[in-house]
Amino acid sequence: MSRFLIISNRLPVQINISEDNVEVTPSVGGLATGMMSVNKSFDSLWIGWSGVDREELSEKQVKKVNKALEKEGCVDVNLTAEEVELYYEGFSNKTIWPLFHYFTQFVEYEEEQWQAYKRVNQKFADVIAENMEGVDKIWVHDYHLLLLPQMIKNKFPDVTIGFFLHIPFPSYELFRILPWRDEIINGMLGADLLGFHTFDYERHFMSSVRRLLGYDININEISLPQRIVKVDNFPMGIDYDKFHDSAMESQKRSVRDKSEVRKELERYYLLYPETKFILSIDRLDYTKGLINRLEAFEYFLEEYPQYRDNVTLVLLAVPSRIGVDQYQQMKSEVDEVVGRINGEYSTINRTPVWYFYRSMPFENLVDLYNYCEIALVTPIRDGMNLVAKEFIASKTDGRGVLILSEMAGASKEMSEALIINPNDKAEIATAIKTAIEMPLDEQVERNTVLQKRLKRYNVEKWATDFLSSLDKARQNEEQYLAK
Ligand code: ADQ
Repeated sequence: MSRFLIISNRLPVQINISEDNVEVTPSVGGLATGMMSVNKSFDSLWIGWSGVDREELSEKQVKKVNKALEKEGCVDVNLTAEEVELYYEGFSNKTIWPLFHYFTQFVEYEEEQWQAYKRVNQKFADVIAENMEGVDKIWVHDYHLLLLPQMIKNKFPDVTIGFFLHIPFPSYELFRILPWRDEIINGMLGADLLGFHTFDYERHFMSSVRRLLGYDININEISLPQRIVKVDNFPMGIDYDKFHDSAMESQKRSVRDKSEVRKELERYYLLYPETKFILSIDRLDYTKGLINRLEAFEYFLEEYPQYRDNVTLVLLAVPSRIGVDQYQQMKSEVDEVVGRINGEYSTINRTPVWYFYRSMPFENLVDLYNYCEIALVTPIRDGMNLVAKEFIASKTDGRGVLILSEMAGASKEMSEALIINPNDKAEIATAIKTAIEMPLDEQVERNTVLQKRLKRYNVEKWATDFLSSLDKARQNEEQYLAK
């Protein structure tokens, strides 16, 4: 059996360390699930950063961490605190992330961070080199590792390399701003197949390659002097059945076994049966459009006072990248706007925004998706956005309305949602009103189409499609070289 390597910045595990115990649990994210399904046909190894600072651990604890990771098929790339600051919080999240999401005002151009980014990509390449026995295929993920494909190709020209970008690829006019643009494109071109969520991102990438490096491009192939690189779009799906089946099961549970979230929502609904719950879930990130969402909700309450007593916005924000300044500022802004809305529109019995700044266990998340009538997903820019898909998958009776930003990759596949421009408060407010008033049969009709599509193109299909295209890309390249 051939060996397959999966490479991402973070390993798909949670590590809890106490005095003399180390617990490693697999995380349940979409990527991990998708990979689990392809794992069956390979002997695979996942290489990434565990998030653990080894310098803080005793020798005994380090041994335990290594052993526990090995059991999960994982290898840790050990990052120092300085590397985390300069490569992860620095170049990855203060340069690439804002630039690729069109937030040029937040982009930092620090040579020191760039140097650290190169060093850490090389560190990943070195750990890969130590684990190459029997490996014939490698799949690298995301914007933290844009230089890695070429680093691997230089050392192992016969290994097939795939790369998938989980965030948007910006238009050439944005990308060219970056002083290190040529190195980054060349780094990515080390792959045999480059995958993006949408056709637009693929097109933007092609245009940067053509304009910066002048290579010939033929539909979705790039001709390098010695090789051919394939480029295609693979819109990432979710584990549809997991969300749908969990929602079904949760509904059937007896009162005693229900989650706290469901019990609370049902209790509230009994008191106020006219209530419509509007759900908002994301990491607290400036790209996700939390402020414009809140302002649009405020505008809705102002413009349509007849609904003030009937709507509750359930706002769930997961703490994220708290070491980066903009994220701390955003937290204060969100706190302030939520306070302003609740100050203005609360009554003794009702609070218009229920605000939770925390992560949630899967069961509670599914209950929120399943119970809330409306989801408000308004990113300013988003590679794909899985929340929109998870909400639709968790609907068990076809009821529910998704309001979705046209700036999310997901909008390309979900045209049956109410599509809005996230910068247009009035349009979002009108969409909320339309969602509240939408007849049940129309909701069912829209969601049936969406659900069918999401079930068919799930995360397993996404991963297997990418890998079969990767095999084909390699075969094409061999034929090209033989000519
Ligand atoms: P993210 O920016 O993290 O991912 P998204 O696709 O929405 O964004 O995924 C977030 C995930 O976190 C979802 O699976 C959701 O269930 C989970 N989540 C959100 N809030 C939570 C909470 N409070 N508690 C627990 N879990 C929570 C990046 C890109 C996206 C792209 C994905 C996948 O930015 O555009 O869709 O990668 O490629």
